[in-house]
Amino acid sequence: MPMEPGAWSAGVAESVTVELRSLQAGDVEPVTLTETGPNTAVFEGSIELSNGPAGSDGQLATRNSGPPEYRAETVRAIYSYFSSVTATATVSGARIVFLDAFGRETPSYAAGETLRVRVIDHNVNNPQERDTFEIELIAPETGDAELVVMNETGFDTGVFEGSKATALGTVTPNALSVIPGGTVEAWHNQYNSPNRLMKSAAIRGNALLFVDAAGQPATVYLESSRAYLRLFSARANNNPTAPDSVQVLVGSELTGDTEMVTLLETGANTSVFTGSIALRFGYSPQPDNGYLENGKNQGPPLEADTLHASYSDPDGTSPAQASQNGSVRLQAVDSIANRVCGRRARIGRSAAIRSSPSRAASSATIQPSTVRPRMESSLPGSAKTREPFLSSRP
Ligand SMILES: [Ca+2]
Ligand SMILES: [Ca+2]
Ligand SMILES: [Ca+2]
Ligand SMILES: [Ca+2]
Repeated sequence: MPMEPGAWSAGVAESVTVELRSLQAGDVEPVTLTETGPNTAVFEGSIELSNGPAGSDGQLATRNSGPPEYRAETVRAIYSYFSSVTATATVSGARIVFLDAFGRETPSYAAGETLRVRVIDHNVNNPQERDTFEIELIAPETGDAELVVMNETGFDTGVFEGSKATALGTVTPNALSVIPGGTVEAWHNQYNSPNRLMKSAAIRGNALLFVDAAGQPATVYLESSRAYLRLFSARANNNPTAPDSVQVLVGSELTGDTEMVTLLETGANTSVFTGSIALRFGYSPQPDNGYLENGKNQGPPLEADTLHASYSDPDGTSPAQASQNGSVRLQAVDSIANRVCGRRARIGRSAAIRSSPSRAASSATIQPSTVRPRMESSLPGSAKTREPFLSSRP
């Protein structure tokens, strides 16, 4: 039961009622919001949307405006207390998401990478069946188009996934031909509208990532551990019958050290290249000695080092997107991923580090397997991609 004003207590989770209105379907439903904790003053609740008729049935009916425009439905929430506050939201028939090789939402792909598409569409979900439908993928710059079968991830999820290989420039059966600098578009037929839903992603020449020892995206390395790199480049895969190799430039922001790291293709024809370099903390920088010397500004404030890596296609035929770079902030993290720079910290209850100049190298005793890095990516796919570091050096 919603509490009367004046009866609210700081020690109990209360509830409030909000009125929801769908402007085109004309439905009105109350929704009870429950406080997220005893004293948070934040209230949350939800209601199911339906395609059915308006009426007091616990579901909020929504519909688009119909022909000729099929404008989206708008839902308004009204909360009245001392005065009224409102919020509005637009109802979409479905949602399209592009995923990268690690299952993360991504705005772009390297040419030759596999496109992974997720469509969330509850209108075409029969709860008793694993439903399927097709979407169309189009590369406007090459004119290529491919159909992709989307399979529901369960019987009653309304979430559908499918994938399609891309090919760099060439027309290949069962792959979408793309070019760096171009785009891909995913087109989905909507249940309640003849207008197709579209989402696009950018196509780059290649993609470079800092990863951990297990090959998963990483943004934090322990001092004096190893930094691992993963490059996807279809252009660098010159020989489809044998592994190729590429060189990637890696550098430390604080010491200015730079190293060329060789990445080897993971198979004869994968276009995925991996390699690593040892990090040495607290040493004077010696370029091209096989170790990336890095450091720390004692501050205050204490500043951890940042690693940079960059790769360019040798033939230069890729556009600006071909030169990717990323950075990794070095910082000590404990077993619950708390930042512990500049103070003593327990790692997995069995080891500890002190980040001071006199004992800096002792942090090498902390094994990466005992900590969970915290992600602070500025790598391809995130909004914080930096300029290539060579251009920023004097
Ligand atoms: Ca209703
Ligand atoms: Ca289903
Ligand atoms: Ca190869
Ligand atoms: Ca070095």
